[in-house]
Amino acid sequence: MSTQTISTQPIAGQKPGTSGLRKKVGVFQEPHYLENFVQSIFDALGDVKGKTLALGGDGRYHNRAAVQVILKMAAANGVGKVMVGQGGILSTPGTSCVIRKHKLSGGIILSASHNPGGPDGDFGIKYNIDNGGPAPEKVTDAIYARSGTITQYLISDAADYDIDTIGTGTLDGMTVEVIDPVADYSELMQQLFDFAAIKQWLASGHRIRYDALSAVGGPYGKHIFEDLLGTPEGSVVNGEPLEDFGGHHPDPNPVYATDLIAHLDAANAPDLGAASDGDADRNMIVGHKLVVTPSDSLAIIAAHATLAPGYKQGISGIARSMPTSQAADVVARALGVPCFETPTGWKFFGNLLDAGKATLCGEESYGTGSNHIREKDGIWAILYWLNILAVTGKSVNQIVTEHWAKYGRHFYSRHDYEGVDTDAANKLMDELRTKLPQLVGTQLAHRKVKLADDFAYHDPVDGSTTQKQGVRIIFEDGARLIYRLSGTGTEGATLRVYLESYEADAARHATPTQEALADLITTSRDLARIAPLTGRTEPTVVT
Ligand code: G16
Repeated sequence: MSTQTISTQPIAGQKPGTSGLRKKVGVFQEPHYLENFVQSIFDALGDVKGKTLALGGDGRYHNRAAVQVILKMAAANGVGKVMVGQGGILSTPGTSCVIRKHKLSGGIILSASHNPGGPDGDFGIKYNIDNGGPAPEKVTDAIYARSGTITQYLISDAADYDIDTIGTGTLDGMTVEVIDPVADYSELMQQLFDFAAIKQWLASGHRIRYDALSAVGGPYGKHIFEDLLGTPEGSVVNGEPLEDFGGHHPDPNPVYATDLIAHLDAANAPDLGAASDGDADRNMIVGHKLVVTPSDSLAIIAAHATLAPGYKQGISGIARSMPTSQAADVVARALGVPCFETPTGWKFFGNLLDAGKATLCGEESYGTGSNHIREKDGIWAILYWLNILAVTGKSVNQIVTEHWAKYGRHFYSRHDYEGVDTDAANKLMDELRTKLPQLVGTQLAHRKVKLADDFAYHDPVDGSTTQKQGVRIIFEDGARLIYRLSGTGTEGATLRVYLESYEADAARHATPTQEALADLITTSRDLARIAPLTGRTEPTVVT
């Protein structure tokens, strides 16, 4: 066995997006593509010699092959030890948990998250730092810069390592420990939530349906819900991680998780429906004929936070991404804690969590989490809801409608225009930005514009500033219209339009969402000239 030094040259476009580098599988399979990026990570980190890293992924197509390449490159670069999930499996929250618990230097996660998998699907890779969270922009910028100057990478010519057998061994001088992907994570969950109360609630006849969408959440859900909490077999569906996610689009939203929605719409519906995404960091919570918006879920968890043992001391603050609705802000005000508004991307929560300024975080894109790790966490969110249901004895629908009655309802919807021509999308955003100064004080959608800007974030912990994080138009009555381009797509551009309006009157809380937002929807299309510029008269996905 020996280290091979392979000559290479920079490959254009290796710039990490909202969450790591995501491309079509075929791109990752091109010669040197994965290797260049992995070497760029090692080079950007500086000295990885003797360090310990975590490694795993969501099990999608190319996961196992990529794990072998990374193990051999880690060995050649002098990494001391890699803790790899059995079979190459580790959820994103699971990896964050392993990094924190074992005080590792960081970890490499192989996932394109909610993007479809399989040979024609997407693949992705991201680096998490020693706090367990996504690498901050200064690190991803350094990785990208390195990918533009790289001339060689190092790789061991050792044989493939057996990643299916739990235990410790060596690969070309580097220690490899194959770990149970679920063990550390499930131990942490048992510290945070009232498993006894949930178990009793389930034993008294309540039922759940957790749809893992044939992605990495399956083994976690099976162990936690079925083995530890005693839900009957079959409560976890699509529980085997498959390389193509069994053809499922692994995005837990009402548009893609249709089977779950149908079960929760049925007359004999389970008491809670839930789903998670490819790497199990996103979640969707469903009641009877009711999908809880992620923004409401964050607010509701915050309002009930102290019901879970791990949070009984209360929360220090809440953080939400800018496009997420202001439902959490209202709860934060009532609790007397701050609510921080960050750009889209979980990495922006890291500093607030590390500094103890926020305990709970959430994003409209079906992401909820807390300071227990440094990633959003699908199973955690489901357990929080189970804990709330078990302790209050109320149904999902009751919890939601009572919450609206107390705090008011933030009607909320996201309209995605996917696969739009990139130049057209950039032109649309540029045009909008030029219009902003003239909008303040004008009437739009029967409302007066109070503020119109391109969101800039000033990190209160490290003082850094991040510009151009989304065009927002805020009205005097608190309604908002937000536009941004997705940073996770792999084909053309995806324009996201976020729509929100507040309704205090409980008599109007049952209005269908799209109806409540109708005037904002029309305005969103006219103002940004969506049809003339993109040729699209309707969004591709509405959630
Ligand atoms: C990633 C990020 C999230 C972000 C989401 C959507 O989620 O981790 O913080 O909200 O992308 O980003 P965009 O609107 O730019 O597509 P995931 O689950 O894909 O890792």
